[in-house]
Amino acid sequence: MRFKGMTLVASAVVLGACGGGEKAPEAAAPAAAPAAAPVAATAGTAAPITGTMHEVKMIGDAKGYRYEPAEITAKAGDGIKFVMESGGPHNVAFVASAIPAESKAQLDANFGTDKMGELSSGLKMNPGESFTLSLGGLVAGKYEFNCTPHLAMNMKGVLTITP
Ligand SMILES: [Cu+2]
Repeated sequence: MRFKGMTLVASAVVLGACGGGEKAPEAAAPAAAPAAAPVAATAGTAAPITGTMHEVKMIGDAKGYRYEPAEITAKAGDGIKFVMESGGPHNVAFVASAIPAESKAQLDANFGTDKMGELSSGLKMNPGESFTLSLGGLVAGKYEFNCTPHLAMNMKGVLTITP
């Protein structure tokens, strides 16, 4: 019996980019920096945001725990800024079995260094803290995500990337 087509997954310990950068200043939407040169996105390398920036609030209050909006439609190359609003800690963790398999390595790389596990952002504790995710290099499809601390409270969202 042989095992064919075993998937080689980039080692989780590879931390490509060096530190810095992720604690973005809370300035108003920075204009997308023009990419110096189109760089072929390879697994393990974060792809830049080149399109529209979307914003999703992470909320926990008397009405419950949720992302607002919980359904996002975007294009590859867009970015999503997840902003901690209340009731933290919150994070953004994609469900590996509920995203297009071809995008897994790129999506994981796009978390950069602000992560606490595969496809999972670091925790945002205080109002105003945020996590910005690039959708660069991702294929069209549905991407389900949830908040690790509040998964049992149904804090979930769905990202749809359109062609
Ligand atoms: Cu949460």
